[in-house]
Amino acid sequence: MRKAFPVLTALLVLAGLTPVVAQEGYRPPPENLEARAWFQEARFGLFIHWGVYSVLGRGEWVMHNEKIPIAEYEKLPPRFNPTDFDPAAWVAMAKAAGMRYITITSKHHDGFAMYDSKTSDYDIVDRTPYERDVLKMLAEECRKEGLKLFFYYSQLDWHHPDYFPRGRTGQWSGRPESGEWGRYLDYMDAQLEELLTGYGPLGGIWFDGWWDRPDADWRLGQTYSLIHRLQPAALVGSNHHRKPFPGEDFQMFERDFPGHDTTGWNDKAEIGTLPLEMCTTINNSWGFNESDTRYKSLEEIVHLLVRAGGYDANLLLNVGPKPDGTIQPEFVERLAEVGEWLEKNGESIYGARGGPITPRPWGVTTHKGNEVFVHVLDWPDRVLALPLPPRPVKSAHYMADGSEVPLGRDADALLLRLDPEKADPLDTIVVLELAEAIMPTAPGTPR
Ligand code: H79
Repeated sequence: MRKAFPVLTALLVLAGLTPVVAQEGYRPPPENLEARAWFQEARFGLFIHWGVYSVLGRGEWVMHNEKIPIAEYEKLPPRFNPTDFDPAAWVAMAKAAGMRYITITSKHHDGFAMYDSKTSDYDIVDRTPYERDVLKMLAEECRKEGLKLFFYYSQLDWHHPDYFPRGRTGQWSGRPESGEWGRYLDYMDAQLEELLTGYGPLGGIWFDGWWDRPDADWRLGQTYSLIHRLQPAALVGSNHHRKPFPGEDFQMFERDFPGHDTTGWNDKAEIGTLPLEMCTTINNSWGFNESDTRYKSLEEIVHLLVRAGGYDANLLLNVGPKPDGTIQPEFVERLAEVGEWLEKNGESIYGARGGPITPRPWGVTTHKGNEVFVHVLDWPDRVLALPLPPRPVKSAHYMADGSEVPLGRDADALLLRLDPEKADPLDTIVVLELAEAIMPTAPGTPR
């Protein structure tokens, strides 16, 4: 019976039935609420997965997937020498794509720090011939160019000896079956302190890997308070696939729109009240993967961005740079095309909230002030029936050329009489002019 209790608790936690203790009683200060509002308006960010794994070109999970022991994996850093890394080129690419922030891996599951950590020598400055702090270089460039920078940080660690007891992954790295969990958490907090004090004001911290040990005591209260104390405006989010824990400032969804579970791991990801972000990749890989050439088309990416907006979520779109520090042309070209599209249509994305009509198979709606943007993604019949928006509709026009869209009105529906000649294969945007604005709700208001 004494043994049964922790097992039962673990089962309940696994089932997502018990609340996870984190930073209880957290009340975000005004600068944090402002940062949340900024985040919600920004709508589009660049995710970057870059580490020594890129040398092998088989994704960021290669250590686990191919059961590479630490002694072997440690031969990668001496081979990592990104002499063509040009932070100005990366930031220019993101800006041209219409992205407003960058989220980059400071440490992935392999435990290797991509910055000059003093807590450990398992980092880019101490172990690679490149010997430079790429996060510092990127942080300076972002500040210069007005992009916010977030650091991804993996709580899961396949390299640290004190990451013990082990979780669901990393069991082939050849570590002794011992270690002190508390010491690992101290190490993690020390690294986070370095990241929050040495790189200027951050957009926030993007945690991943909690799911490796969902029943462990992660001491989240201590870690989240540390971050909020060092930088009150930095947003904390975690990819734990659950409803947000106390102390978090935004909620993220991996490879799924909020409320969906096509991946099978988002079944407990109930939507909370915080700003939302969905992340996905341009091909199917996060870290550089030479054999993955399944690049999404411009249409697929625009649809992801627009649909995410319809769900009131940002899109964080990933690239995995090559070991030489460059980003492959397939990614660069695609992002430039998205930027061109946003140049023309960004009004319906940036600062626009999801709804008022919930996402539909044919498309989504976004709104701002007294305008509703009806994004017709899959051209339906000539007449599109919508539920009535919450304010009277005065008129409607195509965003592309301003020409009028004839309306039909019913007691319970608004009919858009669409002209097939105006169809845009990427997104035909119809703007509804409302008689009054839909007042924006602050982040934190129940959806
Ligand atoms: O950083 C990128 C990926 O390396 C990382 N998150 C993105 C942003 C990632 N790790 N794992 N996954 C993505 C897939 C998740 C698999 C999981 Fe499971 C299913 C986690 C929990 C259930 C696999 C099976 C790992 C544990 C059991």
